[in-house]
Amino acid sequence: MFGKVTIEDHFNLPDFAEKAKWWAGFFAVDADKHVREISDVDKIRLEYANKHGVGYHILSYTAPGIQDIADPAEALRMAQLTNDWIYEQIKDKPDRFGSFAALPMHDPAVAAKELRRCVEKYGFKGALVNDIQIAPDGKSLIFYDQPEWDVFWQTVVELDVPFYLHPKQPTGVVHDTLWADRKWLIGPPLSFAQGVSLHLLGMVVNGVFDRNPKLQVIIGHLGEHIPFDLWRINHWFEDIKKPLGLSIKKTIRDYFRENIWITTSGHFSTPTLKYCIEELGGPDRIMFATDYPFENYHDACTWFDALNLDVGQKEKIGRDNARGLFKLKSFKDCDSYDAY
Ligand code: GRE
Ligand code: ZN
Repeated sequence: MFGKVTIEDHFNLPDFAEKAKWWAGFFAVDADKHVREISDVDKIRLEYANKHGVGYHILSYTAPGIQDIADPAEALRMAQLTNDWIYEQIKDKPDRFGSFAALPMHDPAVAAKELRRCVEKYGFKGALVNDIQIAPDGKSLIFYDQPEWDVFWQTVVELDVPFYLHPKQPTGVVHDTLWADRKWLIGPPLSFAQGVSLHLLGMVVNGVFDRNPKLQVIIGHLGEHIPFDLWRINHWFEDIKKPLGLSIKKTIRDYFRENIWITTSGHFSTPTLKYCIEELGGPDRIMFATDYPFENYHDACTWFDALNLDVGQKEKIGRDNARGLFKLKSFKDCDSYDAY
């Protein structure tokens, strides 16, 4: 399919190649190739895109990114530097690239202000944040599911942009207690999904979506395990937790219908995608994404292009859901219908 939109597509600043290499050491078999790919938002990426029918990318600063910076002032400085840098890289290619803002998540008002700057000044498409923020003590962790974060969520809603909750590696007390002795489960095998699903479901049970009913949150990797558990979560919320005092207004299925989107990033399984379409009641809140360069365009795109799905469903997932959610203007092959 031509003109696919991919919305989990990471970059790193070339000045931080050493850090990218350190991170790649945990996750990439060929660290040098990974560093070359993640540091490029031009030739290498566009060559893959042209070869595999990707028309538009929404870029994001790589994990762990700003969420791993304990000092609030340094986190803000780095977020601003990153956002300024990526804007310069893509500003002349609006028909190929957009970007999410990287945000310092120590203080809700500071995060809101940087998001506003990026959306209003640079036309960024929303924010992508790498799960919980490491706190100034270097050990504690900041979740955004507490009432003091409402000022941030109100700004996200007011700016009318989505918020992508992306994983990062476990740090601080979570790392030391859960993962230190199980290091091969860190990352895609388990810890990423566990971190994001805890955080997102924390937002649900702590009423973030009740207080901000227009808020739109995206999670990758076909829903970070939650769709598989939807029946059970629903059963326990409705039949046990609500009688015991859980006070959220809607069902988990309602939040998945009204507030939550999932993407195919890094999860190229046909049975799982079909299951998600069925469990979520259709393809309307599912979007294509690659997770490049942790995964590659070839695997993501050849899988998606060959999918045996109804054409309308494929167009929604591959392009049109993102086009609507991000209000995308014209991009490469955006109206191509000779795609199959
Ligand atoms: C990511 O998407 O950020 C990521 C990593 C490490 C391994 C896999 C992965 O940062 O998808
Ligand atoms: Zn990713």
